Amino acid sequence: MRTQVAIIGSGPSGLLLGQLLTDAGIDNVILERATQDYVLGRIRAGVLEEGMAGMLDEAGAGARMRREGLPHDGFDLTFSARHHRIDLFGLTGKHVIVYGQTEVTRDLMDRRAQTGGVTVYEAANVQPRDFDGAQPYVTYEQDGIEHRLYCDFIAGCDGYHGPSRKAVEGRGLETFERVYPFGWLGIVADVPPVSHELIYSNHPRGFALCSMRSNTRSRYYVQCALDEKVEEWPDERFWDEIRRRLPTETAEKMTTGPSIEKSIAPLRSFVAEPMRFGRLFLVGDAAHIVPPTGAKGLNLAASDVRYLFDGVREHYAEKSDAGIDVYSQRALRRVWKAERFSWWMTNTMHCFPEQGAFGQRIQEAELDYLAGSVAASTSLAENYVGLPY
Ligand code: RFL
Ligand code: PHB
Repeated sequence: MRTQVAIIGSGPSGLLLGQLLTDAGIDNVILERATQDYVLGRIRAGVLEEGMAGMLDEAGAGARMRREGLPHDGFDLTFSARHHRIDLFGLTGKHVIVYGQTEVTRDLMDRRAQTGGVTVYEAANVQPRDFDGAQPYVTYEQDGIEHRLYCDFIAGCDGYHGPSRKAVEGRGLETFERVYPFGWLGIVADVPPVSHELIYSNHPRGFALCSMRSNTRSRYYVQCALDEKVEEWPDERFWDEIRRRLPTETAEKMTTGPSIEKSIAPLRSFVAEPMRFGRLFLVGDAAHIVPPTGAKGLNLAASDVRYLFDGVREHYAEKSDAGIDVYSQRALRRVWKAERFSWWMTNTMHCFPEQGAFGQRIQEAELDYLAGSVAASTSLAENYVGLPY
């Protein structure tokens, strides 16, 4: 089999890249290890920057997001039993859209099916090969038979655990990492959200986040220890804990109910440099991870896709490799700024084991400063709505 761009992974980065390429008349095949249902079963991100929303429109997959997504003009920070609203729209003229990654993925899969894009699901042992030369290819197995997909370029959109980054380890790949000493325990429940905007809460018992998927479905998180197990968190314990981490008037308004999903995610910051090796490009979580506190992971995947798609289109349409040649540099500049922001939000909002009462007071002072400073609030807001591409 032969294609122009072989894409490994059908998460949001692979699907978005694939759709933009298809619409530009550039042939591509996606190789995905899991089944379609498995990919759609993952509950992850919920906040889209305007830049990403615009790319979904461009890919012809934005209609349902525009209809059902919830535009948010601000969010609340709570600390020391008080609230401070970050007026995203007032401070930046921009908003974000609350729309689940599951729905983004479904819309992109539907659009791919409509436009005849090829995705090979349950592809085993996927390996990018010979990307240093002029004729790269990807090998994979299906039903015990090995296949070769010849291509011009390989896009490694295969997430943090995929084979693309592993294929370049020891070949000049440099990695930067911070592992945080806690995780997020998240639940989904079919109860109305406690507030129509998100609430990020700093509390001596640990961070909490009130988010949502719709006006009838809530997404809540509490900071937990890394060695905790989901089984140790029956719903009652979760609801009691999150209410303790919110100001009393908010806790009293919270509607509780049975959870329909519950899982623990560790928090990590990670960057791999460079993001290009010959004809192999690392995209999205394959190249970088941010802790979810700044809601940046999915949005960074979209900005990588922007830069790579523009470069590949230029290669075919204008016979110029200028865009491809600067892909890694352009993507990493934006990645590092989002890494910094996510690290800062994480440090400011979470309870670290070693921070003690002094560290807690410092965080509260920082948040108090933010609440009283238009400059500091604007800095937070402009990062949250997304830096320009
Ligand atoms: P994905 O989504 O991990 O997709 C990678 C795909 O590659 C496949 N794959 C393989 N395919 C073939 N062969 C192999 N050997 C393969 N190995 C893996 C996988 O099956 C999968 O289908 O990466 P992508 O596309 O780069 O997308 C990145 C985002 O998923 C991620 O950054 C976000 O979910 C992060 N994130 C958030 N981002 C936001 O922008 N806003 C948020 O509010 C937000 N909240 C979150 C989050 C991530 C979370 N978790 C659980 C990690 C909240 C949470 C709790
Ligand atoms: C979510 O709704 O899942 C969500 C929202 C904001 C974040 C992280 C996750 O910062």
